[in-house]
Amino acid sequence: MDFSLSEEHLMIRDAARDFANNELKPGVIERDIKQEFPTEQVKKMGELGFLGMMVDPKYGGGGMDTVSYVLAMEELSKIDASSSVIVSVNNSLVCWGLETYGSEEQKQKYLTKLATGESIGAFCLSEPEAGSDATSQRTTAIDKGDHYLLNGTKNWITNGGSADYYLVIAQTDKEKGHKGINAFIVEKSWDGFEVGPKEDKLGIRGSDTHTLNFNDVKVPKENRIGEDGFGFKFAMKTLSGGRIGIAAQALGIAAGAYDLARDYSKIRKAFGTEICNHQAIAFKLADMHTEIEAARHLVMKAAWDKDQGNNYDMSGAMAKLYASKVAMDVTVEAVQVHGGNGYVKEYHVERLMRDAKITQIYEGTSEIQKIVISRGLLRD
Ligand code: COS
Repeated sequence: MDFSLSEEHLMIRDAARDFANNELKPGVIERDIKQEFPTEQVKKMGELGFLGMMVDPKYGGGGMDTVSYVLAMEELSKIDASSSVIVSVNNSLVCWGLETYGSEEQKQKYLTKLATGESIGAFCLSEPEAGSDATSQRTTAIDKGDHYLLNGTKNWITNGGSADYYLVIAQTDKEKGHKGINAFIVEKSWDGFEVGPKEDKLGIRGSDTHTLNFNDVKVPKENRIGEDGFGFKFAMKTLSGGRIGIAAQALGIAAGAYDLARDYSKIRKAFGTEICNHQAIAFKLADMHTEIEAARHLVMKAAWDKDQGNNYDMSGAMAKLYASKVAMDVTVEAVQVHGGNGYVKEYHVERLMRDAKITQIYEGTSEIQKIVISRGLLRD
């Protein structure tokens, strides 16, 4: 067993850390307040290769492993979880799904742009009445010969207003249940596609979350991903990897909050000494650090499983379940360590606490992760 990171891993981690501190940190509070999408920062992340990290270089990607990806996700999330979710969706839901299951034509046409950040992608599964219960898709795609006619509404779509290409899950044959679901690549410019209202969110406010409406959108047959009826499994497989990215995001949010709390405790004085010298605070730091380290091991194990070709459904679900809980617990404690200052925007920890909550909800709630884990345990 070897817990050390390679030179290349360390370089990627340091590059992401530098980028986060130099490019994401300035303006992060204002973007949160104004709900401003980090357009310039996303462009730079594309240029630096953060948007298609694991994609084969022949499609414009970085050809890196999942361990590299989670290291970068952790560093970006320490500073700006709104930016890191854009990275996560583009890498693990959109690029990975297309590279793994798309046709060569789809990869040439779409993946090459998505992997370089020239275009941004979105993943559209959730609906007003189908979030956790993902087989209950109401969006329909009716086979019309050379095209499908797409109708319906998708909710809470990350990159909803800023994406160029959308992977849309829809029901093509209700009678067949989950085997009558397909996934399609939809272009924003197509007739009948409408970006609906932007959500006013508790956290990750810099990310762009929208409702999307599809009204008789003509989707060419060649834009279906995989065999007919593969859409539900496509969504499940893609989300299994996505959950590792969100677990890494949760880990980063927790680690960022811990760093701030530790540093603050060394300068803030009470009762004649720095507050870190009080056991009440020192023990909080000890608990926070231990929980973060445990979460990091689960995240790394899930990433390693994926890189080894092992099944990662359970390890990814466990990493997300645990890391998102740690993100909530640690950010609440980080605010507590900061006292009154923790409740004020300029100290960053209140934003991290708000950002943490979504990691227990999106890409499968904590309750869904427990379904995945318990079914895995009880299988056979
Ligand atoms: N990989 C491949 N196939 C999978 C899979 C996975 N990770 N998970 C499920 N499947 C397959 C099953 O094997 C089954 O196929 P067969 O009938 O051929 O055996 C099919 O998909 C249906 O699976 P299941 O019966 O388990 O479906 P359920 O309706 O019980 O739902 C959960 C399973 C709850 C796990 C699924 O609906 C889910 O993950 N929901 C959450 C979705 C989500 O993350 N939403 C957030 C939106 S994205 S922000």
